[in-house]
Order: sequence, then C-alpha cells, then structure tokens
Amino acid sequence: TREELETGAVLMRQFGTPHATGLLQSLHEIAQQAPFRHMLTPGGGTMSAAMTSCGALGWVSSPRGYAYTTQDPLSQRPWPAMPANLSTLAQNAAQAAGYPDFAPNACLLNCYQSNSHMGLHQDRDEGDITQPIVSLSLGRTGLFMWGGPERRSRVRTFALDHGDILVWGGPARLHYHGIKGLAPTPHPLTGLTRFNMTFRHVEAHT
Ligand code: MD3
Ligand code: FE
Repeated sequence: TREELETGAVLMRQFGTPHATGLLQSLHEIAQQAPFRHMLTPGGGTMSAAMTSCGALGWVSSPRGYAYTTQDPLSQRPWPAMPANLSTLAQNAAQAAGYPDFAPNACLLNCYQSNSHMGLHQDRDEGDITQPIVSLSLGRTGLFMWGGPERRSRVRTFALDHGDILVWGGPARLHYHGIKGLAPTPHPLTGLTRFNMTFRHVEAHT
C-alpha cells in the first residue's frame, strides 16, 4: 500500500518485507566493520539509540556538534560501502514515491532497545533539502512521532512496523519527528531490537 501522509511524505507499508533477511544480513556485516555505538551529543547527553553508517558519508554526533564524515571516528577508516541491496531498495522506494533521481550516498543505521527513544528533531545536515530521505524499519515496531515545520507543531504518533518504508520530501522534508519508544511485542527476526535505516543524499563539503 502507498499512502500519502501529507504533501511529500509517502508511507509504503511492507515495501521492504520481502527483502528483510538479506537486508538484516547486510546490516550485520556493516556492524562488524563499523559497530553500533552510543554517540555523545553537543548538549552533554548520550544517545539512547546506538548508531552506525555506511556509504561515502556517515553521520556523527559528538560534544563538538553534528557532522557527516568520510571516516568512522572509531576506526579512522572509511565507512563500509553501501551494499547494493540497500541502495537498490531505497532507490526503488524513492521512485515509487515520485523521486526517480534519488541517489543515496549515506545511510544512517539506528539500533533501538527497550529503553531507547529519539527526541523530536529535524534532519538538516544534508545540504540539499530538495533530496528526500528514505527510511526503512526492521524488526520490533517503533512508535513514530511526526510533527510539523515547527517544534511546537502538533505531533501525531503512529506505528512503524517491520518492512515499512517512509519517503520524506517536498514540504515534509524539514518536519520535526522522533521515536517515542517501542511496542512491547518482540519480532521473530530481531527479538526486542528495532533497526532503522535512513538513506540520504549528502552534499560533500567544499
Ligand atoms: C521526517 N530516525 O535517523 S525514521 C533519523 O526511526 C531518524 O530511527 C527515526 O529520525 C528512526 O534521523 C525516524 C523516519 C524519518 C526519517 C527522516 C525524516 C522521518 C523523517 C526526515 C524528515 C522528516
Ligand atoms: Fe531524523
């Protein structure tokens, strides 16, 4: 099913489900090279979701701020390459949502456990906001918070289930969003863990 939540935001339930086993295999291979880690924030906190990246650019948070980098600061090596099954799925989803030219060069992987959440935020470190973000949920259901263009905008909550893909572009691209927590039920493929991958096109710093 393909559901337009608002202009530019398209929810495709179950779009990734047929490919889940291979996607999780790729995720584990990425995590062997660039382990999930709890990053520090500029505000002095620690993120409760663990993160890693693949692709030419990876997202990092530290007390010094947020940035996309070409190297994993843990290994000082390039981030793992983006596997073809991931990039192809993201491009197919973007195409189905009306973005035929989407070419991701960064994929942020998030790993949630029972005590994890992600506060309301905007994604604005990518440079070119005419490019959409494609999000894929795997495993345990996440309770997604979806707001508006301002932090004080009304927030709606809905479930993101295993295999669901969301494409955010157009006017929705800078909307506030977050993860309130996880649904109680474990998932047969991941147990109590939820994974999320977000595919992005990030402009290289010049
Ligand atoms: C709406 N991740 O990694 S995915 C993130 O489930 C992030 O891990 C959440 O927010 C997660 O930055 C939510 C859905 C999502 C991703 C990017 C968006 C929604 C978005 C960008 C703009 C608007
Ligand atoms: Fe986000």
